[in-house]
Amino acid sequence: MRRMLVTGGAGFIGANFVHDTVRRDPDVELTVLDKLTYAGNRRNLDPVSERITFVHGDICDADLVDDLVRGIDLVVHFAAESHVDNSLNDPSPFIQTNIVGTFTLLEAVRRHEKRFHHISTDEVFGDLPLDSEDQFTERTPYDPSSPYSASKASSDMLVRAWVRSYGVAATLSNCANNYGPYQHVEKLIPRQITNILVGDKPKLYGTGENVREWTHVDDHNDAVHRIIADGRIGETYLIGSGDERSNRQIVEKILTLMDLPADDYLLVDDRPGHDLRYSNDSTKLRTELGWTPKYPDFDTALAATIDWYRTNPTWWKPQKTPTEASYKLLGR
Ligand code: NAD
Ligand code: TDX
Repeated sequence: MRRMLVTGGAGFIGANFVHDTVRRDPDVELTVLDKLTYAGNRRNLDPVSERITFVHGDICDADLVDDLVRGIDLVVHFAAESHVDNSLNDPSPFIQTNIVGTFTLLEAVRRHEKRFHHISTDEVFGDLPLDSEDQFTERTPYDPSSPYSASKASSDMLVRAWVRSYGVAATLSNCANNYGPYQHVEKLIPRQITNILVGDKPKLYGTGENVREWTHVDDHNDAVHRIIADGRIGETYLIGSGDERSNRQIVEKILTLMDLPADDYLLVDDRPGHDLRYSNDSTKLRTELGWTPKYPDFDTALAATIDWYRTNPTWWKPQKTPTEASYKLLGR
């Protein structure tokens, strides 16, 4: 699996995956295919630019995808429209990229008989009650709530069908919420850190009671490497650190780590259809593939993430004004 095509490698998780892969394997031949939407940034790949081939293009471009897939061994598919709030505002790019784009890649790997790993999310399962210890497993029925999660659920189902009907050698992973460097400022943790850095207040949707399971991006990518190496074809693996926190707890923690009073935030309009709680049972990944998170101490990893945004204002400042202008229109 020396020749790898990484889709969405200029985005948050994809760029961290590219950095990690280049560190792990001095011989890997790595091609990144990315459309450079508002969420993609060519500069994310600057530290590894000598080691990769970058192709600026769309995963829905069947001719381009066919050409690229012909020359590689493995596709790792991160490219997606990834933000729930954007999907509520305008679902159409989510249908195009997440569904049609995944279909286009699957057809190419089917034609050329290549290995495929599909990156997905816990959001495909819907949500869990706040006051329960229930968890999603690989057998939980799909029940997506938002246009984003419905489009990711659709893409997962395409992958499963291509495995069963065409014998495509694919694996899937569904990870919980990620955090770490290079995450777009539209997402919860970077939005609140950068709000504070520009002198604004953190903004919590609704009552701030919704719960997410937080996994460091490097732990997610370590799991992806293990699945690529030893995962069973056709199988799905759930990824999650087990560290669940309410959004209010996250915001209080960020404020405290940034030397501000823990209650110095605003409550704003809730997200329509807001999923209450996510929690992944990652026993299969841990027992079959020996994965455990390397970032078990959330406070330390969050402090390092805050430091990254503090020391990289030229990276995030161009995103901040347009992102906040869109939120303002939504009352959030
Ligand atoms: P992101 O929005 O930061 O990056 C997405 C990347 O895909 C960008 O570089 C963008 O330019 C590129 N892209 C978008 N449309 C494209 C197209 N049509 N053709 C080629 N490139 C295109 O997203 P992320 O947070 O890094 O998420 C990556 C993947 O991980 C997604 O599939 C997402 O569903 C999944 N995921 C994310 C999280 C999370 O917490 N962020 C958790 C679980 C799963
Ligand atoms: O300003 C905010 N205030 C707030 O309270 C923002 C941006 C979010 N929130 C809440 C909404 C969610 O309950 O915080 C939680 C996390 O929000 P997001 O960062 O938008 O993530 P989420 O909707 O949980 O989805 C994320 O995890 C699963 C990623 O964006 C998806 O790509 C991934 O599939």
